[in-house]
Amino acid sequence: MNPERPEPPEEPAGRPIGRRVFLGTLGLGALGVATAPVLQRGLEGLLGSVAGEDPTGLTGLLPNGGGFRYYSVAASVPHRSAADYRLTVDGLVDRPRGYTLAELRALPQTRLVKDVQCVTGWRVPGTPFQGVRLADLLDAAGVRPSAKAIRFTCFDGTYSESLTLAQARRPDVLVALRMQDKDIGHDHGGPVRLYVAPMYFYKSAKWLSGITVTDRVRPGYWENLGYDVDAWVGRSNGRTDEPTS
Ligand SMILES: Nc1nc2c(c(=O)[nH]1)N[C@H]1C(S)=C(S)[C@@H](COP(=O)(O)O)O[C@H]1N2
Ligand SMILES: [Mo]
Repeated sequence: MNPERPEPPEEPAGRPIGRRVFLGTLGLGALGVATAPVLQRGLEGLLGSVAGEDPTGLTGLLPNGGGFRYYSVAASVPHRSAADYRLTVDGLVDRPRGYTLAELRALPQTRLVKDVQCVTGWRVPGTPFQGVRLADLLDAAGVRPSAKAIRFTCFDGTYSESLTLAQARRPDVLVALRMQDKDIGHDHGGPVRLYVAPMYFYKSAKWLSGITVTDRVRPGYWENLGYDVDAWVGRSNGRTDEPTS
């Protein structure tokens, strides 16, 4: 096996494995930025594949997920209903503000149907996503001239992501409210997740709660563990998948 191109890990077999045992086995606590990207890419895959075996819900295979695998780097994620959800837009903008779910639903909606590609290898063809163009929210906020990038934060309290301002303004980058023509459920990062169509699915932050305009790219959760910040499908992370956009 080429160590630069690890195969997706085997599906879980047999015995349940507890989260503490599993993390201990990996030495996850000791993993740092210096660790090789190859190992890290394997890590995400391993988290995904141990899924069904993990009683803590760290990650799991979604029943009837249509090929999707459930990912969360947080052991538990609070639920946000339509009533208590808020999305904050702030940072280097003239008009910072919060949006309720109803306010997001009232804005013009864009629907895209493209393949989803995870960096560990799994792909789900022709998946509809619908929501508000990120560019529209940025225009409404009034991005200042010194701005260069966006930092995304999540109400799981742990995950983060980033895009350059030019990437964020693409018409195929959505603040998504619907996936597979349904409101996005909790497991898929609802009520609101990011959807970055042309990039590996780790860029599509689930449980989106914050959009902060920044003066430089701040690498996100997986990027601090070795994934590429510019995550174009087929042109990053040492992979050669067919592009999704
Ligand atoms: N908040 C949050 N967003 C996240 C992740 C995560 O662990 N936490 N995992 C990412 C990865 S690696 C993938 S492949 C997709 C998985 O989305 P799904 O659970 O809807 O299949 O979410 C991305 N967004
Ligand atoms: Mo992923």
